[in-house]
Amino acid sequence: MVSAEVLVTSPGRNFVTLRLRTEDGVVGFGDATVNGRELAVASYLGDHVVPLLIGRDAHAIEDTWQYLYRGAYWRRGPITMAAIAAVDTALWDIKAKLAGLPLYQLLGGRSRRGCLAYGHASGRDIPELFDSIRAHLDQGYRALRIQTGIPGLDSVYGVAASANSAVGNGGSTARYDHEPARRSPAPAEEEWDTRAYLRHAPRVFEAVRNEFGPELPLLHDAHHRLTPIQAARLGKDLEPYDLFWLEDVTPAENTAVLRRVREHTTTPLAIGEVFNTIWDYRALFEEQLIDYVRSPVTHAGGITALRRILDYASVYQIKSGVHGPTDISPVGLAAALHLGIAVANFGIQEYMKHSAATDQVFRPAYRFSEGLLNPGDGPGLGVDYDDEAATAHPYTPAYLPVNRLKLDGSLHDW
Ligand code: KDG
Ligand code: MG
Repeated sequence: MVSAEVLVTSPGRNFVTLRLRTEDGVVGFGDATVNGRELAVASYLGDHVVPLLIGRDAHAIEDTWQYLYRGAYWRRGPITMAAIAAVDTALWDIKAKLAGLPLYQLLGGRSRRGCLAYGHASGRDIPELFDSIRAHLDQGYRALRIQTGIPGLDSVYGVAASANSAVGNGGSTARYDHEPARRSPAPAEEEWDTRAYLRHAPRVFEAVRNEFGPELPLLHDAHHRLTPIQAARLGKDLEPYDLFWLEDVTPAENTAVLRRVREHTTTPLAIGEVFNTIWDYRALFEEQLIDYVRSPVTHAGGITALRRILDYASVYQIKSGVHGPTDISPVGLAAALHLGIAVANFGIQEYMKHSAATDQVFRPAYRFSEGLLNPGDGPGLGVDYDDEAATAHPYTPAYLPVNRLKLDGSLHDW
């Protein structure tokens, strides 16, 4: 490599991108965005990784991965692994461009017509949720995540402020584009009430099944907020509504608790969007405690590392369900699609749709059609970086909210 640049831009939300360039002028991109901690990874890359890359062979993807992971002494963690992911993804992009092939061809070629995508349907109440579901179905979605407001709580994470703004790239300020990482110097504080949530969630899914029938795959994200026994109860209560998955039921640190959840429910479980290495999954795979892997390329250490995780998962009939909110940049999403189109154990891909401003900066080649995402057939990843468009959007601090219990104001799990 002759140059490595760390690019920070904020077209609606913050992104950190690595651009590598070879001596022949071939350019590769990697996503290193860690929502709410963007400048930490920009510094890790700029101060500690970029100097190591200059002069290295761009073809040596595996050796570079091992060098940055094993060689660093301080292994793992979201910042380190996002930095490694960006280097790894950019090197795959370069290799595919040099080969003149779309990246998925280097990963084994196409295994399916496209990657089944799920969208985010949400509403403050059930009528608003139904409008959002209908709007998504009109756009071609064939699987939907369902989140609603909870009676007694003013706002709930993952619920768009207005149903009509929850779809598409309309310029509404209420659009659910910021996945509410708000632009402010400190996180917003929201209220939470687990008992109200546990009472309400089954009613929502019952209403959705009654209105939309048994076929539509439905997903739900509990955002790490439950204790093991509460999670077991929710899984059990949702069984009649045949969920595609129930996501992040408990905080991610203590994965052993999923044994307890699994003992009580046959609702499929997905976890891993805040994991960062294959080691986080080891017991979950070997004891068959989950059904879907949520890691994105961006936070798992790149295409090399996520491929390894998914191959390991395939031994246990566990499939991919790659994280794809708008804080995974178009570079990270494109990488997921090249991997998803190729691996045997693809399950589903999350797709929130970036804003028009984001797409103007990254100019992604991937397309959504009839519920499927396709990465495009040009050489490499199929993303670009428009420096002029990026410069118009300087970094602005933005944070995900924190939760306090409505009962007494104590801080609750995410
Ligand atoms: O950065 C965190 C968000 O991307 C995350 O909260 C979104 O849970 C999420 C999901 O499943 O997309
Ligand atoms: Mg999630």
